[in-house]
Amino acid sequence: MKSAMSKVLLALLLCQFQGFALAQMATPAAAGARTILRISGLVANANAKANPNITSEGVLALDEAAIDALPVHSFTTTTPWFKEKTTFSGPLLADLLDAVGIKGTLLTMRALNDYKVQVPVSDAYQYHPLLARKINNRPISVREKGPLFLIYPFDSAPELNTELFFARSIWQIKSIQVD
Ligand SMILES: Nc1nc2c(c(=O)[nH]1)N[C@H]1C(S)=C(S)[C@@H](COP(=O)(O)O)O[C@H]1N2
Ligand SMILES: [Mo]
Repeated sequence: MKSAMSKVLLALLLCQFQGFALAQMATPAAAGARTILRISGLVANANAKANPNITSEGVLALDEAAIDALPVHSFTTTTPWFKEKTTFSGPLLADLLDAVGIKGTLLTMRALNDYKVQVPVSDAYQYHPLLARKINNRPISVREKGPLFLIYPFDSAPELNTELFFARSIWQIKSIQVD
């Protein structure tokens, strides 16, 4: 009885959280705001009609403000790309996936240079990679692998310091297909 009650409460809380996140994402883009990330496929779009960020093709188009409305996290790690330990900050991939309400298990991420890589959704919750928006506290230009760089906390688990996860660390991300 008690646990059924707390399950209901938890469900209500989760709905509220998702509603809140979606409401934030549904803020109309500022005039001239540029889409930096498109999310397609198995994305909850029950709110499609109410959400101005969903295009006619059912693709969720997010501008910088929508991305930057998510909580910012950071970590410092060694990487193959920088000589020194480097601090990355930005939203957790997991928070983005929760906010847009994805339903699938596999992400296909594409970069501006058409590099493409598949990332299991489970990575987001197991390893807490982030979509870096800043490196050492400075915004990342496209030339420096911005505007979004999926980065894992490589030093936090030995299996992360491998080619598999370096290859999943895609920079200049432009789109995510959810399957
Ligand atoms: N946007 C983008 N991200 C990318 C790549 C790329 O070509 N473009 N290469 C991937 C691969 S295959 C690896 S192993 C790592 C390291 O790439 P590098 O050795 O070219 O720096 O980055 C990954 N992320
Ligand atoms: Mo690679």
